Amino acid sequence: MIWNKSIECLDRESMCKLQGERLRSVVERVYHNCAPYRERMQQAGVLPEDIRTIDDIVKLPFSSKQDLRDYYPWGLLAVSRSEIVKIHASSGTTGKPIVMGYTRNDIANWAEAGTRCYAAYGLNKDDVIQVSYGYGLFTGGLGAHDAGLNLGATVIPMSAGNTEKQLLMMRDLGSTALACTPSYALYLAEALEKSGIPREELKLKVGIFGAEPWTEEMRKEIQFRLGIKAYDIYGLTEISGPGVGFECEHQNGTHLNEDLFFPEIVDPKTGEPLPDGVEGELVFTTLSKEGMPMIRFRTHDLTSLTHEKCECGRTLVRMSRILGRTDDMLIIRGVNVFPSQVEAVLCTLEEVEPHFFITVDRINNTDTFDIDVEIKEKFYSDVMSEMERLRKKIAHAIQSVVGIQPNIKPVAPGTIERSQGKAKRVNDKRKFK
Ligand code: DLL
Repeated sequence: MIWNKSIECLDRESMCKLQGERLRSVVERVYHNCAPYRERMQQAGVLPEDIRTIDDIVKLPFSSKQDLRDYYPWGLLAVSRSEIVKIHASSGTTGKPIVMGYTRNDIANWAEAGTRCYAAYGLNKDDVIQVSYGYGLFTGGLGAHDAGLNLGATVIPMSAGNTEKQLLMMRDLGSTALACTPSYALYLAEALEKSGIPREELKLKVGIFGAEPWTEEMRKEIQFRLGIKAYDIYGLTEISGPGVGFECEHQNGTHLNEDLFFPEIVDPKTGEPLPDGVEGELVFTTLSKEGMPMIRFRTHDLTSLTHEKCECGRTLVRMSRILGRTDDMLIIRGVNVFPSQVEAVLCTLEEVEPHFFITVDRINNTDTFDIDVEIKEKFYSDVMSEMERLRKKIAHAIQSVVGIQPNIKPVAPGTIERSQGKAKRVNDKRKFK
């Protein structure tokens, strides 16, 4: 079902007009209410009146995570603090957290965005949505929650963790949709297999998965193990949270709610805009946000866009699957490697579980590339030659995709720590040398 047909199926000309109007308004607001934006625009020699259509967006300077840290916590507020009704934060890996403030309208618009996603997944008020993203400062839990309420569905605010209880509630309350990270979905699938609860006792049909990169192969794995249809949901704290983008039933890219969040693709090195179909860094401008609007925010996510009309009837622009973030990309012996590529390969090998951990180091001036890979129970063996054969097979399969050969360490089933939120899959020891 299309939740908001008048927007989701809007013709391109009208969408551009709407985006242009909203851009003018947000630029006016940040220029007058937010000193850092004003100063940056002045440095770039741009005034609000220079922004007339959405195409003028390229005249505006970029913003980044660093700006949010530099002006922590309230330096980028565009309204008075008392208009802020809720905050969320993302911890990041270093330094100060990034705190985002939302007004009442911001929360309503975010819920609208999320509800469009749920409707596209075929959910409605009769559904029971188990929200197993973490609640709290992370946007996942409360974001997925508010979208469910707005849809009129029954929401179970489980949060992440307590896996046994998750399965119990799933069965007893008849959850029809599960919202969590793909890695936690895999963990829940595993726990279900061990629990003895027959899958037929569950009513689960839809997965609402995001917050971390995941591959087509991982989708197949989860769908097979949970007997559901798994959909992508995309979002980020700085722009609002889950619901910035979603897949429709055709699963041919992730539609972006571009009336609220305007996307661009730029060259990650030069910042120059790139055309449809070319992969680059995703940049967002929030078109309706009141509390902390973001202008040309550099996400570090790598993807491409297409404006071709989708079979579902929506005209909303689509982005391709996110391979990873520029800052997740490992450069090993000069070769670019994304953990998601390793995941994709492992999902295709019948002997292994898609649980792995990459360790990269530099020893005697050479990069090392080690991967712990979990072997399935029935293939795990004490026979050295058997494990050696498997080790070689996995290493070759990965090399054929990423271009360099890893050193594979086969580990026993259940050895690698399971994730309840975003999976941590890499230890790059070179960073500390
Ligand atoms: O992860 C918001 C979210 C929660 C999205 C629940 C979807 C579901 P952050 O913690 O700020 O916010 O992390 C944002 O996570 O820039 C991407 O790198 C990554 N990410 C989010 N969704 C996807 C996705 C939330 N569907 C960062 N596919 C983003 C790939 C994703 N990566």
